[in-house]
Amino acid sequence: MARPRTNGATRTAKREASSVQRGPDGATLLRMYEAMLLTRLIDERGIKLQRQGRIRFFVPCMGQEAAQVAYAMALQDDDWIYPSYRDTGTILARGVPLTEYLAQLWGNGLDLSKGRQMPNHFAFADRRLVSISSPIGTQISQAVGTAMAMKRKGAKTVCAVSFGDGATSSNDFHAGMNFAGVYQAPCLFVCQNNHWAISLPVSEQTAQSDLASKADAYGFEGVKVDGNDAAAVYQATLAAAHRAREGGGPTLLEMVTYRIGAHSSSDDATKYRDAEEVEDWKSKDPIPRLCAVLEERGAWDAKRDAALRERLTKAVADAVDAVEKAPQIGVASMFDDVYGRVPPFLEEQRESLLDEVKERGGIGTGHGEFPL
Ligand SMILES: Cc1ncc(C[n+]2csc(CCOP(=O)(O)OP(=O)(O)O)c2C)c(N)n1
Ligand SMILES: [Mg+2]
Repeated sequence: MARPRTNGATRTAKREASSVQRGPDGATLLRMYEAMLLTRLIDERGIKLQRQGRIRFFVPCMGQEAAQVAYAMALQDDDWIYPSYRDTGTILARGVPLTEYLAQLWGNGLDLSKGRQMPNHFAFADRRLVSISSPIGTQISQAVGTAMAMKRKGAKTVCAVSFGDGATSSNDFHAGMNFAGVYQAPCLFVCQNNHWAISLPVSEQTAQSDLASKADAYGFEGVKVDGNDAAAVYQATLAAAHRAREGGGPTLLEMVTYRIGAHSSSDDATKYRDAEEVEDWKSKDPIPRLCAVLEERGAWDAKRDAALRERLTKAVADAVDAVEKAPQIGVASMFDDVYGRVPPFLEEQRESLLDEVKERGGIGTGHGEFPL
């Protein structure tokens, strides 16, 4: 007779099941608040650094902190996440050190990706955060593949993939959702509906304004969540993850939120958006909202808030200083890490590149132009 499973995964599932009913406890709410605040501070600093010409490109996530931090915190460390380019909150909630996050924006010697990706296209393998895909939606089918691999291995882990409202119009959204539905992949489709795909409002993106209902077409559950309510995001994610771990298949989670900032540092959102709409959403800011919840519970006050802000602001400033001082990555490093033994024709190219760099007196800094 088969022995009952008593491994860690089963214990986690039991814990998860009871928290699904209770909702996040005070300590979890506080952890989420801290990560959301840190995300906001990084966001504000990131835009300034780009405007000062110290980094080349930045993608803000202001307004979406709850939709990012809370889903990431509801997952286990050994679950996989395919984030989108706007997922700063997800990355920080996963515990990526500030210096590792920032170094990717400089692409210098501290950057784990060795300057080989576009800025803001992070990858943190040790945190199970997969390299960000620039072509919209392509991470969705990749994530379903990872979820299927877990299922075939019998692992009790899930794979979450994050994308925007615009990505629901991509081929990969439909291919990934269909495949996950048919094969019951343990995949969480986290759609951050921030109402805009650059300058295109969601109403012009799709004739179905209820994005969660798109899951119906693929035979699994779609859940619409108030994406500015951290506790609601946490709980919905926990419930979906629990179901996926128990073999119940995928869930589409539509986090209804708003992009308060521009699409990226290359974009001027005032050209296509009404100021009133932005102001209206600013009044639904997820950070003061969670702060108010904590205060109501007697777990927070203005003094503690000021102290936390001061500590985090200093941590961001220190990390910026440390990363900015790091040396540039050597240009010849582009020949590393592909071949175990570099073939002779590449050795030759490397030598000729180094000769040219010497002749020119350096590699220059490029034009600094970035796409959207
Ligand atoms: C296949 C593809 N088409 C177009 C683009 C250009 N592009 C970059 S971001 C973006 C908008 C995506 O909007 P959404 O999915 O809502 O995500 P958000 O930026 O709002 O987080 C577009 C069209 C791209 N990166 N890939
Ligand atoms: Mg969007």
